[in-house]
Amino acid sequence: MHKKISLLAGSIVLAFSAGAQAQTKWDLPTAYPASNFHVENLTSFVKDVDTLSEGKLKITLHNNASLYKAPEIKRAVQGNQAQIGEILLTNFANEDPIYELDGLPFLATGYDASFKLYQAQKPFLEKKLNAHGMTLLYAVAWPPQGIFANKDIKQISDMKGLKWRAYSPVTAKIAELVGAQPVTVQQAELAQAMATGVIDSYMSSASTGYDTKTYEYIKKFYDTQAWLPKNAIIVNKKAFDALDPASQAALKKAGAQAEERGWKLSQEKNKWYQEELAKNGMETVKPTVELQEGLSVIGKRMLDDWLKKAGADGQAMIDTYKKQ
Ligand code: PCA
Repeated sequence: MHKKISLLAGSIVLAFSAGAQAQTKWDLPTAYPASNFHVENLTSFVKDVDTLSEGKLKITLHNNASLYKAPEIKRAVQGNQAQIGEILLTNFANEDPIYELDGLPFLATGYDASFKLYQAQKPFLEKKLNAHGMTLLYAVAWPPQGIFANKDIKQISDMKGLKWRAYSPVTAKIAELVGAQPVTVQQAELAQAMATGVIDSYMSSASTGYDTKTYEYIKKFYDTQAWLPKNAIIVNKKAFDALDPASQAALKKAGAQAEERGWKLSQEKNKWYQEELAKNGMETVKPTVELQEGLSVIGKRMLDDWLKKAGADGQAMIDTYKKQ
């Protein structure tokens, strides 16, 4: 009897230590808050990874830039301080033109076009990330970008002098081209920038308008549907290679599911976000033809500049996108 008990106790200890050895813990920083659809999607992704890996891969999600600020996340994943992270691709436009593509105005303006652009961009994006020791797990588009401002904007010249919040090199460039004053502020600090009057306008999605309670400061959303930038989930390659094959497969499967769910969620929740903005006193304004034309001229100019920077790879991406 005594022997039996000790054997049993021994096997429990064994099972425990084997389990503990096999478990891997990863950190996943994102710059967006729990209310955000990307983060909602990430929450499901983390659960799916846990289930599919049978508890072997535990990912801790750190939201709202609590672990790293938006522009720091890519480097953190590259250096394996975080094994997986969420980045806004266009934030890194100054590192390489590949990151800028889906941030260009009026190249791809709806979800279908945006998904096609992603397919054309993807092999190049993967190659670039691989060269820096990372892999692309999945990417999901933000809802279409419009202009938040109190001012009446009928044409781009009306944007002159606006104190314009930029979140990327492209959004700063737009400000320059229309004569607004760009201030780069990431979403986690946006509410404060509005409250303190540092900025009085910006271009982004209804999703960010909702997350940051923009309706408390700004009353109009010009629905220009100018582009749909993407967030990408990137993984440190060494961390990935160190996983057992079953956990690698679990991660990939959960990633593929998250990509599909994320694109749907973005679209569905965009309607809901717009309703919430309206409920809170924000007017969605259909832009005038003049405003759309003015912005699309800027878009063409930026695409020309981009093609010069992006060379043969850039041309290949645009050709593939246009052929689809
Ligand atoms: N929201 C993010 C980027 C794109 C978007 O829709 C932001 O404003 O920071």
